Amino acid sequence: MDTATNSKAEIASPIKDVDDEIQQLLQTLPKEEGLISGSGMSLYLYQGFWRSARYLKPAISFQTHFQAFDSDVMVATFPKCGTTWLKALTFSILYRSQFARDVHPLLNFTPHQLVRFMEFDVYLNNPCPDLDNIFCVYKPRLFATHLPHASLPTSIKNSKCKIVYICRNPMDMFVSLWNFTGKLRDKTQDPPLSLDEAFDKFYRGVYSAGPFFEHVLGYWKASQENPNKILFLKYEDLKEDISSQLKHLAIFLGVPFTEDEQKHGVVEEIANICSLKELKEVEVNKKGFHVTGIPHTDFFRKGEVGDWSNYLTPSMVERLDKLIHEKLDNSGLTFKLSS
Ligand code: PAP
Repeated sequence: MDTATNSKAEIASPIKDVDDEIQQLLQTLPKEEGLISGSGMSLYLYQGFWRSARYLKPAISFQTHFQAFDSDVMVATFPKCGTTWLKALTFSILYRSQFARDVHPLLNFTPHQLVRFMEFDVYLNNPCPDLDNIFCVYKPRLFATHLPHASLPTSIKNSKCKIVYICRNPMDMFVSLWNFTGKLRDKTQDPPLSLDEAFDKFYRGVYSAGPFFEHVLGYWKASQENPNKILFLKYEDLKEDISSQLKHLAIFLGVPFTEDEQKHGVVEEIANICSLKELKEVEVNKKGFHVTGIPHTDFFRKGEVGDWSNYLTPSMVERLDKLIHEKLDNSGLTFKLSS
C-alpha cells in the first residue's frame, strides 16, 4: 500500500512546482495571510473558499481529471470537524469483511494513510496519478476531500458515488483549529498567533478551506436534496450515540450490520478501535508525518464537545453566536454547543 508518508516536517518549505499557469491564476485571486505562514501558505480565494497556493494545483487536478465510479465512497469534511474519526469509522465499516478482525489495518496505518485526501495527497505531485494502483487493495474505492460541494469534480456529483460528510459546532471547530495551527507555528518557528488574531480571521472566514458556514451549508443543502447520495453527520451526534450513528452509516454505505454481527458486538468493536482513546495509543499515530508534513500525533487532541468554553471570551461567544444565527437561521441546520 502506498502510504505517502514524509520523514520530516515540510509544512512551510518552499513550493517547488507552482507552474506558470497556476502563478498566473494566483495573480488574479484575492490573497490574504491565514493562520499559518511560510512559503506557499498564503491563502487565495478560489471558487469562494480560501486555499493555499501549495494545494491549489492538486485541487484543480482533482477537479479536472478525476473520474468517479458509481461504487466510490468519499469522506468530505470541513477541517477539524472529525475527519480523522470519520475516516477510521468509514474504513472499518466498509471493509470489515476484507480483513481479519485481529489484524485491523488501523493498528499499522493512520486513518489518513488508509483514506487518503485527494487534494493534499493523491494529486499532490501528479495531476494524473495511477488510481488503479493507489486504490488496488480494498474495494470499493474510498477517499477524502476538504473541497466544498460546489467545487467537487463533476463526475462525483453526476455519478452514484456516495458522500459522507461530517461537521461540528463552529466554536469547538475553531478551538481545535487554533490548537492545531499553534502546534504547526511552533514547528515552523513562527511566533504564536494570539487567540484574538486567530478569532478575527476565523470570524471573517479567512483560513484554509474557510469560510466554515458556506462549506457546511453547501453539503447540508445538497444532502437535503439527495439524501441517498450524501449522508450529513454531526460530530456531536457521534459523541452522543456512536452505535446508532454507526448503524445508520453502515446502512447508507450499503453494508448494514447483520443481526449476527450486532449480537457479536461488531458495532461496539468498531466504535472502540476508532475511538480517540484507542487511536492515540497506536504506535503509528504517535510518530511520523503525514504527506503534508503534519505530525500524525497532531490530529489527536481532546475530542470533546464544549471545549470552546475553556478558551473563548464572552465577547467572542456573543459574536459567534450572532454569526451562527445569521448564517444558519432558516436553513434547518442546528448545532449542539455542549454535551
Ligand atoms: P483534519 O480535518 O485536519 O484532518 P480532524 O480530524 O477533523 O482534522 O480534527 C481533529 C479533531 O478531531 C481534534 O479535535 P480537538 O482538537 O477538539 O480535540 C481531534 O482530537 C479529534 N479527533 C481525532 N480523532 C478522533 C476520534 N477518533 N474520535 C473523536 N475525535 C477525534
